[in-house]
Amino acid sequence: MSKIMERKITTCIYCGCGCGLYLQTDGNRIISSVPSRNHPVSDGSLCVKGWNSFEFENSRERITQPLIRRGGKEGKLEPATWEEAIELVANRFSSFKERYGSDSLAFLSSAKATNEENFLMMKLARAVFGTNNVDHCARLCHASTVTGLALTMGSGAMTNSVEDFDKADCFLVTGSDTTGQHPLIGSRIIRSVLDRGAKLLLFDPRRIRLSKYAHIHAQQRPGTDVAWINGLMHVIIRDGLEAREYIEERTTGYQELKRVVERYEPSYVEGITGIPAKVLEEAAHIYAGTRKAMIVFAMGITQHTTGVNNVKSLANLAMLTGHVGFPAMGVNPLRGQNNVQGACDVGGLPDVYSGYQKVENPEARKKFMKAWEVDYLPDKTGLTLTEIFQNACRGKIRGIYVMGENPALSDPNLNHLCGCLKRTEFLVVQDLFYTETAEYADVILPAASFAEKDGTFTNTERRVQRVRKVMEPVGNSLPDWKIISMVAKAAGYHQMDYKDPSQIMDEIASVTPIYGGISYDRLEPFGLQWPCPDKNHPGTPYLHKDRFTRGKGRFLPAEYQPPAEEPDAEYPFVLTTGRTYWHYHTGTMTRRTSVLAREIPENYVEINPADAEAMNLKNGEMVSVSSRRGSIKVKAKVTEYVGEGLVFIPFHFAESPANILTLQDTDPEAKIPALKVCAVKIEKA
Ligand SMILES: Nc1nc2c(c(=O)[nH]1)N[C@H]1C(S)=C(S)[C@@H](COP(=O)(O)OP(=O)(O)OC[C@H]3O[C@@H](n4cnc5c(=O)[nH]c(N)nc54)[C@H](O)[C@@H]3O)O[C@H]1N2
Ligand SMILES: Nc1nc2c(c(=O)[nH]1)N[C@H]1C(S)=C(S)[C@@H](COP(=O)(O)OP(=O)(O)OC[C@H]3O[C@@H](n4cnc5c(=O)[nH]c(N)nc54)[C@H](O)[C@@H]3O)O[C@H]1N2
Ligand code: SF4
Ligand SMILES: [Mo]
Repeated sequence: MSKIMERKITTCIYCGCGCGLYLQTDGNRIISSVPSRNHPVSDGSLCVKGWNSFEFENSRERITQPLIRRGGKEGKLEPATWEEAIELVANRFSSFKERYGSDSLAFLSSAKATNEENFLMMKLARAVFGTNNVDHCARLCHASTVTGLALTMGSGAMTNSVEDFDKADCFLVTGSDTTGQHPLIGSRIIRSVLDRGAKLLLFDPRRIRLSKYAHIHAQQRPGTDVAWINGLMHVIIRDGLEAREYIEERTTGYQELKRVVERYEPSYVEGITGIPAKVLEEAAHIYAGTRKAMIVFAMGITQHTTGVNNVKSLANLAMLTGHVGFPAMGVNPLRGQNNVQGACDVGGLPDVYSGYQKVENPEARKKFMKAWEVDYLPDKTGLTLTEIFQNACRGKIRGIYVMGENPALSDPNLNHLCGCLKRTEFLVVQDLFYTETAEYADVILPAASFAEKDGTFTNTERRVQRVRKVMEPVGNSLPDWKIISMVAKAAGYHQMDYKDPSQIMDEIASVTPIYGGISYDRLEPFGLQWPCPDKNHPGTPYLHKDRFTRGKGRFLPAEYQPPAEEPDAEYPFVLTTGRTYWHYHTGTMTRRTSVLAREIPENYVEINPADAEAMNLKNGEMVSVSSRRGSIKVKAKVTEYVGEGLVFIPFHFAESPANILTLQDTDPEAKIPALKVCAVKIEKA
């Protein structure tokens, strides 16, 4: 008899807030999702995506059977057994390894999947196939943060906890559309402003929902962030507002910082950014003069060719004023995906094992060789996601295994990228749905959703929380951790046999100092925040207490550099891309959720009324938007949310992909693409 009306608590699949919610099932179908009242993040609420997170799992479009392309690249995808599909993947990958070497292979882990699954993916790449070519969407996201904060403070993670948003007296928010993309954090900021009189300093080129609540909303020109952040520091030092003792005791490199920001007088900064000098001065005084001040940032800061410099500059600003290392005082990158923090923590990156232990460090290699019972692990940093596809184009990468990502819609410059996917000799896609990327696949492996498996996700405040199986996997789909183990075994590796995901977590804890004290029995009721080094450690609500993770905080000043592409006579508009509250990334789940799909059914381009008038363009008319890389057709949405000369397009829609237009130029250190600025022209269609 089927179980009826069961209710289990789990963690939301969408954003990095990591809300706790109950999924209620009737037989093998989820019928509702409701918030946990006592959960430290959700606190009795959810956003519209959380409330509706129960529908896509039972979509009729789920892939329910492994598929194999028969008859060469032009052949058709046909149903296959698990045995046949797994054999094929293991054999092809093993033969590439033999013929062309391990580095002809690449693996994409997934910020949608669990910690346990990401750990196994990097173990598969490294221990079984001998390559460090493993990466995931963090490269398109907070790669600049991981690099920039590791260099300045020693850890790429958020300093504070979500509950600190109820305690801070000043928020400097930049490049984060918080109410749309981290709604349960955005609402705390609004509550603090309205109920407690906290000051909100917003630096965002677009008007967003937070603008209404902001004490100051400075609308900088896109891509000019280093200039205004240096400008704030210039004013702080000029007016003697820097935290002298803190700088002396806890940091290095102050003299060099002082020398660099000297030049960034408010009037000079105004010329670059368009932010009035007076506004900059006032913001500097409020931020430096409020003790409990938090910096909050996301993609508007990271997705630039100067992403790492942007992040370093924010870290400099926080250290200059002594605003880091205390409750409600810190530098807070809002991590995007439900488990992007975790996918990084457990080593889904080309340069580190779990816990950010470098693959180039012989001691770390020795430790993992022993734990995994192998006599070889590769010693040089692997390729990043952006480099993997470039190398596939050149024929250097032959086999790519993509778990839970959809690069054919989420990567920049799609005309080029899809050419690379086409040229990839053997592509494996493991997903819930037949995605745009799956169209290029040679093998498709059907994965179970977050509601069909056990595991953990780590949210933006470093909280490791349980994910629970509430229903059986749909059709013949299987949890990612099982699929990866099967591939490992078929490739001849026998150290990947687990009864359940809790055993994988025990292995993670045994080799990962920051997760050392974590085990499933300790994750009740609402998880633990790392660092949690041992079984008795209560977890860590904020970082850099007493000393920075790296010892002394290091000022790393940066000079302003213009964006890689700026508007000109032929392409006169600046295009910035991003998200909406209602949809999630490439839409695989939200566009299969009736409420969300109904609210925003199709793509649009936001354009200022003055620009629309100059083109005699009415709201709702079709336009073609073109860049040097390609062209799409979308509806014009005439709105003051963007200023003159700026347009915005979300990247959720496969019918008119924003990423046809975007630039693939990357930050030289973090290799993150410049998804926030490129030049376009607009014509009536
Ligand atoms: N509803 C929803 N929520 C999501 C997601 C989703 O797809 N949908 N995705 C999740 C993921 S993975 C992520 S990474 C986060 C992203 O969360 P956000 O980073 O908040 O989302 P974005 O829409 O990319 O926009 C960032 C903000 O940057 C601003 N901006 C644009 N150009 C610049 C610039 O040059 N400088 C500065 N300082 N700001 C600029 C934009 O106006 C926008 O307000 O959201 C997560 N949450
Ligand atoms: N123009 C532009 N492009 C961008 C950005 C931008 O701001 N502008 N932002 C970038 C950022 S920050 C990010 S994070 C990326 C996101 O880029 P992607 O990660 O490529 O996008 P998603 O749509 O989240 O893809 C996740 C896939 O995982 C599948 N999935 C869900 N759950 C599971 C599971 O349990 N197992 C498996 N195997 N699959 C599962 C989903 O169906 C989906 O196909 O996009 C980037 N691209
Ligand atoms: S705020 Fe984020 S984690 Fe919470 S319900 Fe919404 S999408 Fe889910
Ligand atoms: Mo992201």
